[in-house]
Amino acid sequence: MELRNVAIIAHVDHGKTTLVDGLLKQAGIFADHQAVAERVMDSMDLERERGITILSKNTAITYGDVKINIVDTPGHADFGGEVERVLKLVDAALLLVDASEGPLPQTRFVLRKALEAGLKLLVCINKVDRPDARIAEVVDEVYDLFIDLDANDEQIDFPIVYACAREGWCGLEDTVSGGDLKPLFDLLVEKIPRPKGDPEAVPQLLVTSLDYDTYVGRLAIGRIVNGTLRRKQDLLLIGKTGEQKVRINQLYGYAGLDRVDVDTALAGDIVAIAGIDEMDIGDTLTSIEDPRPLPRIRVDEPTIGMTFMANTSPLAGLEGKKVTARQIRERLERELVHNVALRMEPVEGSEAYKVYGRGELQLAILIEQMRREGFEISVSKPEVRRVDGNEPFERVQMDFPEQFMGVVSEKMNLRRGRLMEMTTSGSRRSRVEFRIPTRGLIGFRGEYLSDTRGMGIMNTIFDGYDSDAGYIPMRINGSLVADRPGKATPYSLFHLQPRGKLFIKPGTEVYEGMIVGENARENDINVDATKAKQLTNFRSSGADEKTVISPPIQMTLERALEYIADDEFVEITPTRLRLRKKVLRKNLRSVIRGERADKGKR
Ligand SMILES: Nc1nc2c(ncn2[C@@H]2O[C@H](COP(=O)(O)OP(=O)(O)OP(=O)(O)O)[C@@H](O)[C@H]2O)c(=O)[nH]1
Ligand SMILES: [Mg+2]
Repeated sequence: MELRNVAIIAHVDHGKTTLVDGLLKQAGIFADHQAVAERVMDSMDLERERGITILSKNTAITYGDVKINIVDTPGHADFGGEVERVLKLVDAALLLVDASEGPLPQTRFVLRKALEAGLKLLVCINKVDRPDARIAEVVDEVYDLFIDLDANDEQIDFPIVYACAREGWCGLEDTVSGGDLKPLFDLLVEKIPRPKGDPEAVPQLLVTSLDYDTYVGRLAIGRIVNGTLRRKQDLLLIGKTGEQKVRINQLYGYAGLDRVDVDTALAGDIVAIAGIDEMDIGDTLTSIEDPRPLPRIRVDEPTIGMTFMANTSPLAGLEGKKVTARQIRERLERELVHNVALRMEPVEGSEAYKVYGRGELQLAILIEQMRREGFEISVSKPEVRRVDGNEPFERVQMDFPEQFMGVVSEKMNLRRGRLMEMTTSGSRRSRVEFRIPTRGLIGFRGEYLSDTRGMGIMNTIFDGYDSDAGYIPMRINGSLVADRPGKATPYSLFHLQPRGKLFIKPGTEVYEGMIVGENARENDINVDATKAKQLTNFRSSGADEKTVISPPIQMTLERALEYIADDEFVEITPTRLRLRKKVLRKNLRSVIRGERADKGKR
């Protein structure tokens, strides 16, 4: 059977997973009566809840007598490491671009990686059904992007298909308005080059991802670059530090959403191998007699890190089942095995670990997964990873109603952003691009959303290292910190309200050093959140004051991570999220900002 391998790449939300749904359905993977979930490839709980793809996954369809391996990739910039890696599996990339939004930062990132990998490019302008679609303009922008990225003539000569992935139709003309996905199937078969590689040659397989299956255990997924793999074959595994002989006991190919047992697989195909626990991402599996290692996979280095440690608050261990530093370390080590975009370093003189990733969302997802597995952890404020004293920079592209230009520019200036480009579109929206230290973006997203009343769109992309950009002011407000343990009372919270914004509601268990709210001023204040109403002999003049308490500010994990200061932690348990001071005892801790741990930054 003939073979084609393609990855679908795009900016976040441009419709990759939805398009794969359509391809699966129309390739007859599902029986007619079978109900198919939307975005069926987004199979992880977190992916379904958040509506984004986190891990790339592969599937295979047969069209006529051709098997097409399709890799669905994540579009969010934090998971760029995934994309970079899985491009090794394929010979072509289908670049999806939203017909209204046009190319955005991650479009650029993934396209650059695909061009560098020398892949054949196909372009799909998706969501042509959108009332605000501007197809011709977007096509021009795509050409500009290819030119800007120094694509060669052959790459620029890409075929274009216009699609509505959600309704499952497409066409080669931009006037298409119905039908099915046949034009795309035909294009995939026709334009994607047959995989190179010789089934008779010395076997070589490059491991690009790992998966885990409850029945068979660890799975190594990769492309057979050359040769033929067979069940019960003895091969040489060439790892980062050494090599060893291994035997393939279980070999799988892909069919629809399933992995299927196969006895042999030929050069060009994507397979999974179970039963070899030592296999790691980047390793080569090759012949024992004539070993030919492939170059190891290299991905861009992570830029943002946080300290992970055991939860040490007075309320620790009440909910979590995994609470020790050792359990946390083992869990992180396991994560590192398949998540190549992460790095981990021990923090000297403690049992804490610094974990670095591509962005805050990537780390937040890891934390979220851990809390669901029953972990309790404390984490510190995200900080950037410096290399030889230089700090990472990002390009941030923003799109917002033009009346917010003033406030956005001012914030960007404060954070050392440099304006690179600016355009105003017909719809009275401004599109601006800044280059800014990654450090300056920590905590910015939330502010930006409220500054633009939720109407701003923002995308960022890593743009290299440069010398230190200088001081950047961070959160100005101090914290309201509980000074004793107990249950928060309506009476205390009512009286604390005028001092700032509260994070807790009456009945919340607090402890000394826990942050219960944001102070309206710069310094921290220690407050008693547990005071019961004083009983007096005399009724005060007039009726009792009514204790009306406004609802507390709900902190999500990402918001909490962005929010905390250098001398604070976020405490995470399976069901709770608390903010706390690193030093809990009030008489050991300064409340004056200038004397706190973050003073050096002034
Ligand atoms: N109007 C319209 N909406 C679409 C179309 N295709 C997808 N969408 C919607 O776009 C949103 C994002 O779709 P996804 O398929 O999750 O996008 P994605 O590219 O996989 O996103 P990530 O994996 O997170 O990068 C969903 O709400 C889809 O319903 C389309 O052709 N037209
Ligand atoms: Mg997706």
